[in-house]
Amino acid sequence: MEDPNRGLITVTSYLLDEERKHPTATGKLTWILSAITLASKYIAARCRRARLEDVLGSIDCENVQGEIQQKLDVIANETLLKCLGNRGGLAIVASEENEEPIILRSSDDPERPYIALFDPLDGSSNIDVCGGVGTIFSILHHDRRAKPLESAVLQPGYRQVAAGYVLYGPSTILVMTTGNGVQMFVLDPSIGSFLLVEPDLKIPKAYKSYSLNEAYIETFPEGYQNYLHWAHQNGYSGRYAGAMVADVHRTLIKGGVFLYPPTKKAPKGKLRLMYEANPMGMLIEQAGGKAFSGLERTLDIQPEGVHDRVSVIMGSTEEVDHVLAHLKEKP
Ligand code: AHM
Ligand code: MG
Repeated sequence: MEDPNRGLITVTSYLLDEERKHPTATGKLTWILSAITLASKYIAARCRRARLEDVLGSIDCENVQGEIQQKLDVIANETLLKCLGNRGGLAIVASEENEEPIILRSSDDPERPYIALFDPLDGSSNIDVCGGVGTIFSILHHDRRAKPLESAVLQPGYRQVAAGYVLYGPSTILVMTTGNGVQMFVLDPSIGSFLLVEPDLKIPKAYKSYSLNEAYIETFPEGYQNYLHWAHQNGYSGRYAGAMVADVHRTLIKGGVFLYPPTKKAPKGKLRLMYEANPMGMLIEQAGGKAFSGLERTLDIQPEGVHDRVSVIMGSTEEVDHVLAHLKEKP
């Protein structure tokens, strides 16, 4: 139930308020997060006009005028890099779309204490069918002693200082944490601001719903197959949008469990640890849920490479526990 006395709280006013609670805060994190919200407003507007602007499909496409079209995920990537690139506070930016992290400044610049990682347009093939897509981001402290400098990015997820996603669906939703619970904002397009609609969002403890690509069932490890057979016999429903942002958002709001198990094609899992599993895992944990990769807590995994892939089980505590119980079963 919405609190009528809360008034209008924009994401900026929320962040400034949080800053005031920390006397040592420098404002740099707020400045970085505001670059992400700016980029996401631009991306939301482009998504809304995707078919009108003919930016669907592959990058090799030419439009009717014979001009080369940019795919929307390239546009999203460039927009985020442009918005984040000239903000103080950031030392390194890494994107799922770029092979190597981009070093913005020299290693020993104390004025740049943060690293930003992002998946610019998760589930981008959904855009072709007017389905939900989104931007996922993760913010880490920069370790200036790391050698080579790029290796500073390789930190486990529990070290994230902020994480979130923007879902470009029927409305544009920002869900974010700075380590103090999860806040949900909705973009009011008439004033161009993200407004707080759900402070301290909590995931339901249980809900009989699973979200995964069940077509791969024959290639899942046995424990996942057993879990699915158990769920079929116990009144579960299945929901799968095929975009992690949309599927995790539904799981966060309604409860249930989102899974991307290892498959024959992707034996380590398909989703990226640093761009997808870690930020979503932090959000789910901050909302009171659980996030695992196999039997290991996702946020404890030490990455070896910035594009590492992991399997994913995240959602309501009781639902994640049901999956884990089946993974632990001895044949
Ligand atoms: P992307 O970041 O290249 O869009 O790929 C990740 C997407 C996730 O959003 C989604 O959960 C998954 O891939 C869907 O994969 P599949 O088509 O194998 O079910
Ligand atoms: Mg993705």
